[in-house]
Amino acid sequence: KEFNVAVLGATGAVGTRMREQLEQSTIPVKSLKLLASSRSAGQTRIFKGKEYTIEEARPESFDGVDLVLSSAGGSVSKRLLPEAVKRGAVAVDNTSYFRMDKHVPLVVPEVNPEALQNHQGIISNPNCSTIQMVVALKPIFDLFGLKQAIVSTYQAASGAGQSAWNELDSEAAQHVNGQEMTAKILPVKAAAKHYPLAFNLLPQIDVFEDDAYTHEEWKMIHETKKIFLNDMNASQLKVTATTVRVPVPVGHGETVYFQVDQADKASAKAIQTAIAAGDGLVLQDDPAQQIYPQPINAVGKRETFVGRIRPDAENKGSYWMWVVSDNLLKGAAWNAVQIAEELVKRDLVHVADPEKSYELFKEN
Ligand code: A2P
Ligand code: 11C
Repeated sequence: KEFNVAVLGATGAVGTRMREQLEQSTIPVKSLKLLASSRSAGQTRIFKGKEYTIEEARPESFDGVDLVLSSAGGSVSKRLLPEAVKRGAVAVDNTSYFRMDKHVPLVVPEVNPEALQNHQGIISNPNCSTIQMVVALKPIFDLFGLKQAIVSTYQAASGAGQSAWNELDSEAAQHVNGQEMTAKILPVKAAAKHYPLAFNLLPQIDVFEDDAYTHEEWKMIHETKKIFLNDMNASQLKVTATTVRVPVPVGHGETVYFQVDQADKASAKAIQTAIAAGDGLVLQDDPAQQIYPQPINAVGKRETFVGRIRPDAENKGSYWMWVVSDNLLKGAAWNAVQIAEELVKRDLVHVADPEKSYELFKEN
């Protein structure tokens, strides 16, 4: 069987990579639609040697479409994905809009592919910083159990989209040329204040919640619980986070401090062995040779890279690790295409009851 595929947000940092990852995937593509805003309609892109014209995304764009890969922002997903599902399409959505809906599986194929089984038309891709952390924690969770994870992130500009990446580049050029840096997008486009990222660190990703955590931190906590335990508020796995934007174009870094359940069974060596054998993981951990993951080396790769694994000498059963991945690939476009491959493999590219799903997901 071949599939009619649409990429929604096809001109964006993630959408561009969704098209490229689809091109390199095992999914048999019968036809392709590239959808974006009216601003980009008429532009062209190449897929498998053939030129495609970008169209403005409308509800009717999804007529006859089997599979949607979506990354055009939460408000676009909210408005258009119910329309896609109503027309019988299955959507893999990279935005946060549907992630916590109980009818929507939140999937990282290395961790919880079985959650796809009962999908009702929309599957969510987790946040980029969550994905790489759960891929790295998965073999540890399986072998030794996990009580707690404490994460600090070092997140690249491209996580906030192509425009934020461009802003970092122009600030760097301004600074080098002795000009004042102009910030209009980061940390959050709609916020009252903007600060330069070049030669700086911004301890704010997304908006602040009432509890003084940012929404990015909230996502890392609750998405991790939903992915591992299918319960966004599960208390048996404690998670807390501090998320920071760093002046790196692509590739998120994270320090993850974690406490295992079975402290007597675990050791740094056993954790290294588990990571080296883990799905989607590459161990880069040799201090004597100065081998450790770096964002610059992760760009363009699908894997998650782990190093600096070491015990906390004063707390038995607790360890540190350093985790790096391409936020636009495993953190977004590749994870979405990998979910689509898994849907094809499991014969799940269909919506059981499109009208019922439309009622579940449509805007209220
Ligand atoms: P466009 O380039 O036409 O604005 P990024 O995450 O890199 O910022 O990209 C966002 C993506 O979402 C782009 O492809 C952008 O298209 C698309 N997009 C933004 N607003 C809309 C909209 N109203 N309808 C469809 N696509 C949209
Ligand atoms: C960032 N992690 O780096 C964010 C972007 O929920 O998919 C991803 C937002 C999301 O800015």
